[in-house]
Amino acid sequence: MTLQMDLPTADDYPTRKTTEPSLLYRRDPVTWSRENDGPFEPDELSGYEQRGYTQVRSLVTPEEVETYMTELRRLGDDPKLREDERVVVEPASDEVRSVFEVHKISEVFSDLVNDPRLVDRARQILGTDVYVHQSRVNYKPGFGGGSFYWHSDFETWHAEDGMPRMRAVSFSVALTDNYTHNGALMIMPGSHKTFVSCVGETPDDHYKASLKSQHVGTPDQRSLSMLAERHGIDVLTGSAGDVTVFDSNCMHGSGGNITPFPRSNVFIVFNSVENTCTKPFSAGAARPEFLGATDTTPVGR
Ligand SMILES: O=C(O)CCC(=O)C(=O)O
Ligand SMILES: [Fe+2]
Repeated sequence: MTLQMDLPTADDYPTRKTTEPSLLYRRDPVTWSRENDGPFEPDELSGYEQRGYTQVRSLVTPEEVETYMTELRRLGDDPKLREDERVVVEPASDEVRSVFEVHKISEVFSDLVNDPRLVDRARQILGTDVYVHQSRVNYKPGFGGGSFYWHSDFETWHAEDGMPRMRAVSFSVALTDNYTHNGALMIMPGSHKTFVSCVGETPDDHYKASLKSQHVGTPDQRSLSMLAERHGIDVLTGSAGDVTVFDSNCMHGSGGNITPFPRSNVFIVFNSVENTCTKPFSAGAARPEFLGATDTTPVGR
């Protein structure tokens, strides 16, 4: 018998490959670090392990929030940036929905992605140095900020960016108060331990449509109902300056914002330097750098 050495790496998280959805077991740890050397306390880490998320209150000071809000307005109002692919507008209102790669566009956000308050926590969860896979601001303006349908970020990063394992973590820094009524993030706690394999083939340049409203790579209603019945749904409210830290495979989403109160959050995705992206697992070509970084230089060093 001969050993074949050039077999493609097996895909533990197949998605967008068949016509039937399925629920698969997670095959990766949730927390990777063996030492308990902070900044998270052991009970925060075990909460994260169980629910797939944890919240840190007032991690960012009111003065910093003001600085980030000023920067957010500046980016949103910059007419030159409007032409940039990294700026996504709401289809209904033409208002800015998201700005991607904010850590490359803005010095203020570059400092934030290198901030030890975030990086040390990401390192503790992932057990290695980390780099930024993606950063974005989601503005969710009052009177019309659009929804984000249920999804697992990892499903997209795996299928379209070639992220091999569930070894990434997102930090959502609230720059406004997040209420139950202005489109706060919702997470099915515990859902990060199940991978929902989705149906449908990824079209070429799928990101151009999916950033406004996603259809391919969204879980089917039966799987979502099973997860919601098993886990329930948490609404992650909080004040400006609070930070929500959540696993790459949490089932999450958020409703639209018809209140007058904007809900603006900065999202930073840290990936382990041992989990750098390969070829996309279910797409023809990798997405552009601003959505899935190939620059894997560790941050905060
Ligand atoms: O801003 C939100 O409420 C959710 C955004 C989100 O899940 C995403 O951009 O992947
Ligand atoms: Fe997401």
